Amino acid sequence: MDDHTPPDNKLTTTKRRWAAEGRFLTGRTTRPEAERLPPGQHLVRDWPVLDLGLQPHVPLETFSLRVTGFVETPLSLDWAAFTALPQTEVTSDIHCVTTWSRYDNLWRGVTVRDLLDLAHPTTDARHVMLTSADGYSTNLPLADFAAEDALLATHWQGEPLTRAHGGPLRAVVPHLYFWKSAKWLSGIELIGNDRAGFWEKNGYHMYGDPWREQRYSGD
Ligand SMILES: Nc1nc2c(c(=O)[nH]1)N[C@H]1C(S)=C(S)[C@@H](COP(=O)(O)O)O[C@H]1N2
Ligand SMILES: [Mo]
Repeated sequence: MDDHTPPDNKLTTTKRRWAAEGRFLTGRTTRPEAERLPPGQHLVRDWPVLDLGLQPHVPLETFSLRVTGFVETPLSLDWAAFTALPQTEVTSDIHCVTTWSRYDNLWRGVTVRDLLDLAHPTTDARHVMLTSADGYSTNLPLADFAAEDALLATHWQGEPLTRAHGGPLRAVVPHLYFWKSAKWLSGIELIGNDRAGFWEKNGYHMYGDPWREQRYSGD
C-alpha cells in the first residue's frame, strides 16, 4: 500500500465509491446575494405551518427512527441513541412550493451523512423514501438527501422543534422545496428505483428544485 491509498475499511470504501459516482454532485454552486431568492418566491419573516390537518404527538419515550431497505446495517434508533450521535448546526434558507421563502434558519441535529455512515447504503441504493408519524411520505434521490447541508433536525434557533414544525425530529433538505423535508420523521427507506411520495402522487414534482421552479409534475 503506498502513502496515497486510503485505509480500506467499509466507510472509506463507501465514500470513495460515492465520490467516483458523483453522488453528491447536485449541481449546486454558491449564489450571489441578489440571486438568493428563487424565481416566483417571496420572503416572509414569520414561519408558516403546513401539514395534512394532523399534527401527531410523538413522545420521546416511544420515539423511533428506522433506516431500512438497501443498507448493510439497518438501524432502529430510540431517542437516546439518536441524540447520542454527533450534533451539527447548519444555517439554511427555506423555500416552500406555496411561494414563501424564509432566510437564515439555524438548525441543529444529526447530518444525514453521519447517519448514513452508520447504515452503510449498498450499491443498489439510489433514492430514499421518508415516512412520518402522520402518514406523510416524500421521495428524493439519495445524492440529494446526503447533501452536505442536509440535516435530521431536532432544534431550530436554539430551541427544540415544536410539534407544529415537526418535533421531535424532521428532515431539512434546504436545496429542494420544503415539502421534501418530512416532519415527524420516523422512517428512512433506501430504495433503487424512484417511487412517488404523498405530494408527488398528488401532482407535485418528483425532484422539486426551487431554482428550476419544479413545482408540479410537468414543470
Ligand atoms: N410529516 C409531514 N411532513 C411535512 C408535511 C406534512 O404535511 N407532513 N408538509 C410538508 C410541506 S408541504 C411543507 S411546506 C413543510 C412545512 O413545514 P413547516 O410547517 O415547518 O413550515 O413540511 C413538509 N413536511
Ligand atoms: Mo409545502
